[in-house]
Amino acid sequence: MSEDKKEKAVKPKKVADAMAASICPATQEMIKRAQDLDIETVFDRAVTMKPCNIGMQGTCCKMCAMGPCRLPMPKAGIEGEDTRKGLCGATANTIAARNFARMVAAGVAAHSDHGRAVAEVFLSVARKETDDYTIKSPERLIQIAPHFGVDVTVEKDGEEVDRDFDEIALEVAEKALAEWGKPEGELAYLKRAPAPLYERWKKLGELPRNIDREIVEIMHRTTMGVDQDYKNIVKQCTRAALADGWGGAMIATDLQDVMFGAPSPLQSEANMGIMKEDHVNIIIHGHEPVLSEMIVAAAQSAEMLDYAKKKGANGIQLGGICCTGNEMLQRHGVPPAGTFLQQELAIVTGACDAMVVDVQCVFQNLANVAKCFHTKLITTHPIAKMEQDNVIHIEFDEHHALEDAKRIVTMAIDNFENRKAEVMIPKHKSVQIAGFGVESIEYHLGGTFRGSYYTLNDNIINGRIRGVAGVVGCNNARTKHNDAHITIIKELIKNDVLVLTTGCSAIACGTHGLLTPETAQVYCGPGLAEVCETVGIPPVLHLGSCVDNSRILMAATEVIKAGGLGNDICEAPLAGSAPEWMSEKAIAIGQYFVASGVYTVFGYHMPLDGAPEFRDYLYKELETIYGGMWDCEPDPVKHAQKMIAHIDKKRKELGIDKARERVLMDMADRQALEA
Ligand code: BF8
Repeated sequence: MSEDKKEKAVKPKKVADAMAASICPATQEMIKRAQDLDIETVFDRAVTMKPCNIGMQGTCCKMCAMGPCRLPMPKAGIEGEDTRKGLCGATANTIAARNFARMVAAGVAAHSDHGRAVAEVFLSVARKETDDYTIKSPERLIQIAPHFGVDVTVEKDGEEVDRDFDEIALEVAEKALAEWGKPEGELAYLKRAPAPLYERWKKLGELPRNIDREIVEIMHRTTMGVDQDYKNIVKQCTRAALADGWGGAMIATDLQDVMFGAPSPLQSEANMGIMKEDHVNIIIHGHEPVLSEMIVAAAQSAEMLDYAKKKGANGIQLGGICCTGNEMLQRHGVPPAGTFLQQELAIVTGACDAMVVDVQCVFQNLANVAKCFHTKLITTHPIAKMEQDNVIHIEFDEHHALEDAKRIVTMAIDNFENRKAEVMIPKHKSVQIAGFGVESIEYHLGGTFRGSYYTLNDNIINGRIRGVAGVVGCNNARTKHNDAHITIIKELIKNDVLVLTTGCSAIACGTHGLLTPETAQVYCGPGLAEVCETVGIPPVLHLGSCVDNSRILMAATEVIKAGGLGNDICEAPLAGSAPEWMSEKAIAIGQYFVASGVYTVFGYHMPLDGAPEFRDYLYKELETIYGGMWDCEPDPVKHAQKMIAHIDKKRKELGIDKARERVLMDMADRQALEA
């Protein structure tokens, strides 16, 4: 072997720089530990594998076997006519729009199939086929029934009386489930939107008919040789996305609230430091609370706790990853151990006795990492298995759910004594207040007597609160973990923008200490700080998992209903953001936010640059159709500033910009005035 070749052979493996990969100290510690143990994680793969340049531009078409046809934008750009085309003649716009639409379809499918699973469990409850699940919030059921056209009262002897509750439950369950496949009509929940918004969708011919049909139609339209007009493709994107936000995801949120209870504010903690060396640690990862609810019940049972003690542990510590983490947090105060990018690292602690996963956002590499430790990796969902032979599949069935959950918890307890590697749990964790919902915002900002969003609106009108932003979504290993979430949110609250957060963004906020009322005094502008201090809320409100983005839509609707901030969502000083998005689900969410009138900025990049005309259609022209539009800004501070500029534009259009100028007078001046 030549000297050159020898040198090449011993070249050290390229790995991630932990400090550059994340702003979270626990994450940094665990990345380094994984590297010391020669265990590869997503952070390392992100530095060794470059993303495909043409895919990044959105202009690779693999819809037929004449391709993949690749239409990259030439480095020097295009002067004059754009003559790029695939073998069939598809333009860059058509190809990028098809790819975008298929992301919407996949995202809608994921959220809505989750919603369908919840609706099916609810039907079993309504039919009294299961004892493990019950109706914990009858009030919520009564609240949503009329939206499905289900009567909650009946006439008896000339008098209006309450209808039999079991009958209501059964009819709601059947009607909800029918939303996925009813042969005619439109989705029941669309009329919950402000009337002008509903009318706009109707005029545009974009009211979703049933959830499954809109997904199927995207797949049909985007297959070879069908819809070749990018504007027409976007219309179907809207119809499908609305079937998610105002359909499948909203039904998921509501029926989860009905069965598991509507969240209300509670205290908890966040980050990997919640794991305990002397406890059995069970990490639940995925999305459907149908599973996690039962694991919580099993892990809290005296039977399981006694068994854990018998096996030498001081208790059972549950922790969440991704949206299951949010679901368990919102309703039970179970602390999240981390976001999407921390899933492998929870195992790297050496203290994870079982990781239980269901659907979505689950790395296949978990199996490889688990192999290096004693961790039992358990898949539970029939549609989500793994090929590696160390993965255990315990299929979860709602008809004997608690039994399945106990089996899983028992397996974790039995595994406690098998810990091999030295345990190294990072110390870092933060206190957080989570568990907000549409009603709790109303309660905290409006009080029990007012019972409306009037006080929030009042504070927006008088300028103490500049506007409201929804900051949501994933982590992405191509960007610094949590950096954009935290930078953007700090910039927003510094400028008096109240933030509503969900998904991994919410976990990031909890991890970095932004979900406490005390945060207001440290990071907020004077107006927002004053409101938070008066009512005792954090300036960043945790509204739940990604399907709970429907709560943000309903909060925006409540703002419009309370009056004074326009007649439609697009008129109010609101903005949306997904700073570190990676999932197709984020694109579906973005599209329903935009189509509901919200200016929505994504971080990192959007796969649109190979088709500038299509990109401009999304970023500029959609505003003339929906009042909301897409945008992309990777720089976090500029990203927040764009949202603030939009909020200010809306304030000006509403004629409330002057009030804001008065409040912004200057902090020192204000203090002098008060003195
Ligand atoms: O649905 S935010 S990484 S966990 S996709 Fe996944 Fe993104 Fe996290 Fe929840 Ni949402």
